[in-house]
Amino acid sequence: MALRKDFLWGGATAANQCEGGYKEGGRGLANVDVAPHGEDRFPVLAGKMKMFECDEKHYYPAHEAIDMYHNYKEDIKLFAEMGFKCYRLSIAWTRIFPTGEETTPNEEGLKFYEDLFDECLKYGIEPLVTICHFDVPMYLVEKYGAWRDRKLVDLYVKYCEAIFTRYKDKVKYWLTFNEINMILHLPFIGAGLYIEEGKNEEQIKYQAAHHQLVASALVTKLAREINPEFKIGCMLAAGNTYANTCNPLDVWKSMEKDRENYFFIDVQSRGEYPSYAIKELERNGINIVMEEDDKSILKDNTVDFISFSYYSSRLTSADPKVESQTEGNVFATLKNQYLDASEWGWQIDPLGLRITMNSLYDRYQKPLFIVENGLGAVDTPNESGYVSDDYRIDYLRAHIKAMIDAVELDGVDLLGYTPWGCIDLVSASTGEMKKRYGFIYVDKDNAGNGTLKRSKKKSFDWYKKVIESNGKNLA
Ligand code: BGP
Repeated sequence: MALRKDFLWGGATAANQCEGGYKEGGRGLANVDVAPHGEDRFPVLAGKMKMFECDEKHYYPAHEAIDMYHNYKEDIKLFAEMGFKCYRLSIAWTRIFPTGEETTPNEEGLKFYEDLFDECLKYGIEPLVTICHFDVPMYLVEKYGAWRDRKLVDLYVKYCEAIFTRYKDKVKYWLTFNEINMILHLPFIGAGLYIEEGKNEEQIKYQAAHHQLVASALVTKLAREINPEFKIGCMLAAGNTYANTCNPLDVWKSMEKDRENYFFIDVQSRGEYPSYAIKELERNGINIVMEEDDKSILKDNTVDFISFSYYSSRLTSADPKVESQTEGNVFATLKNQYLDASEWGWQIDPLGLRITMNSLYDRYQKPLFIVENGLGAVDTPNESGYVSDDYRIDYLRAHIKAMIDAVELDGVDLLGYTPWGCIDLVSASTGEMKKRYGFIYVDKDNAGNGTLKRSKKKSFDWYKKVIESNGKNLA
């Protein structure tokens, strides 16, 4: 079995990391707008440092980002030139409902995405829409404490109703929440949660997660009512956790770590809280407040497909003395002696992608969609501005090979592949521009200087051939 004929090759971005125009078109302020670049970014994202408005001292990279708000036609044209069949993007909630509480949606926001989708469709590019990619209206953060309050469920459903109705003939594939498990690691960016000192952080996070899970199921139901052709997916920050040794204690620990993540998808795909999670929550004294219908809402409205991001596998040990930590997409992991790492310490493990795909497919038996993958690296343009990014090509080639193995050799059903940051954009974890993923270079630096000019990298022509040959030509 080869890749499907209609395999969705493409690329992925998120509104807060590429759009900019944060005050234009009637858009309201979101949590992503108050996340600064620099050393305060991490504590803000983690919900440990309160920053509810912008100040003069910090630089906020989301405000302008790469200004796709004004350049999307030019950018989509380049995607089309690469042969994209699919473009994953997110809608900024605050463009549609600036505070989250308006009764009618903001027409200018709706029109902006309508034009953008039309531009994609003009080239035969299928939009894949993330409904919520790390954004929450700041108004809701201040008034309700964001997703910790059940009120957010209704407001999110209202937002979805507006976009499902408006785009019902333009968009087929939807993802309800980006990396839904991020809430455990970076709660402010994952769910707008600022955790006041002395508060029970785990209780707040799991209650908020429950609200997101119920919201996700409710809009899955709504989506099917509005257009039965819609396909709804969940989205996991994936990457299997390996055990540091064959000591059963390490193996057990790695299983626990994986379950921390599977928990979310178990609910979204199988429709109920898994027994291991019920026990674990009980043991930790976490009491999730549920409404009467919640269980049936979750059970009756599971997702159609499983999407995920994959940058790396993870490694864990039960032995507290083992301390070789490295970075890894916000998920703390040990250094794996068998793997190389990126300049940011993210370990490179193409076979880990095949392993992860098999684990997810075994567990859920639903089609998968790889909606993020890629190498964040420093690019140095030559005198004429050209970037020869062979390191990026090497990374992608190895991962695409592993992905094709999972399909051809293991029989995994895979809908598509949209590598992350197909055009250079702002890094979510660090707020840098320097950490680039794109096939298209954007002239802008960490401090916000640059012409924003776009130019094709070497990987642009390479990926074009990969798509043209449906993955056969990886040379
Ligand atoms: C994921 C996010 C993306 C993206 C990516 C790369 O966690 O869904 O928004 O940014 O990681 O991470 P970074 O930008 O930190 O390199």
